[in-house]
Amino acid sequence: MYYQPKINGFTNSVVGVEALLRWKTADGDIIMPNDFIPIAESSQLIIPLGEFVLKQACVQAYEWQKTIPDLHMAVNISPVQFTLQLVETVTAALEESGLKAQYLELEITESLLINDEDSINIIHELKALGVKLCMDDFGKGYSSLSYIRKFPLDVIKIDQIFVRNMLGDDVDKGIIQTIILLADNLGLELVAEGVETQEHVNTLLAMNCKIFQGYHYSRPLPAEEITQYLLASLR
Ligand code: G
Ligand code: MN
Repeated sequence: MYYQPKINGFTNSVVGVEALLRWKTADGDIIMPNDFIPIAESSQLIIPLGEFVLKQACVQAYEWQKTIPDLHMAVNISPVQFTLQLVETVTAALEESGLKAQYLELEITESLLINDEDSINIIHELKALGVKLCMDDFGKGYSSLSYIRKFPLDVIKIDQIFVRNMLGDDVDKGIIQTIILLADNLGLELVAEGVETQEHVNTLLAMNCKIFQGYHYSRPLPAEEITQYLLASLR
């Protein structure tokens, strides 16, 4: 498992990390999630894999909170994992690790079927545990505003594509400004992904968006390297 920090661009402090899976083959090659998650999803292997990730991430977050007490841990959840079993898995992951629910953030994507009553019930049960819910890759898919109405969201994450293009494209910049306003008006936290340069940071800060994730701060790294990163961030 790899982790990528989320940084408050005003204070330069680390506010959280996102757990990201990497698959290391016997030859030492690293395979990215896009190349194996769909297979895991179609074979139901995503269920034990997702359970492993949640449990590991909670244990790791609890450990890192000894360095940064308010550190959040974000975990990506596949739509296939959205069964009642997920509520049990999250409950167990929190209990076994000792991590408080408020520090766990579940990142879900728009591909989760909104009109599916079961998913909505599960979302409310997760919410009742006290965990935070984050809409990942916002703006990429349908970005239906009814998602925002029906899901009790806490955080939205602007898709990387807008940040990547915003400096050369007024439409992308306008979309970001609009998402920022949307988040402000609804009292949602906002994270900008794919922040790669100081210019990205400056432009987003000027638009009043301040939580950043991207190569400008750090690539996703193995746990030991993130430990060093967290320690260095306190100096
Ligand atoms: O869908 P999700 O937001 O969870 O995907 C995060 C992915 O984006 C990770 O696999 C990570 O490696 C990649 N990523 C993170 N930050 C950056 C960045 O600044 N630039 C680019 N190109 N990719 C990034
Ligand atoms: Mn994510």
